[in-house]
Amino acid sequence: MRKILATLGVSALMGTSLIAAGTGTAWATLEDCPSGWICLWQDGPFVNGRMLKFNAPGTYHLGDYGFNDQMSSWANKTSQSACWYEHGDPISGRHGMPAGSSSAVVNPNDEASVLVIGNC
Ligand SMILES: [Ca+2]
Repeated sequence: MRKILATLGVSALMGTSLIAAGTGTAWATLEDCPSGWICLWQDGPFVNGRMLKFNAPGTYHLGDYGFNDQMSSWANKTSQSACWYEHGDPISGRHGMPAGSSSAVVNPNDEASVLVIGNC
């Protein structure tokens, strides 16, 4: 629990938030991703597990959020282009996330290591 709280604290400063789901709590769904945010789900399509959300341009190493190699679906509800990368470089294994689009089941699954919002 301490780690989760610390992550939330850091995330708030970075314009990022985390919904931690578990037994007895509501699962995050596509509707839980607000307009103006990019959301990443641990499972797919847009359900179950954890959901990370980001809205500020930048490079995010998902391991910093305990989310390395976890992403199974995503939605880009912003007007910004974005990309996710399979590796930590972020150079190789690039996958586009066009503004206003989403992916219910990513391929490859559980490989995302970096999210870049803005130039990528
Ligand atoms: Ca990876």
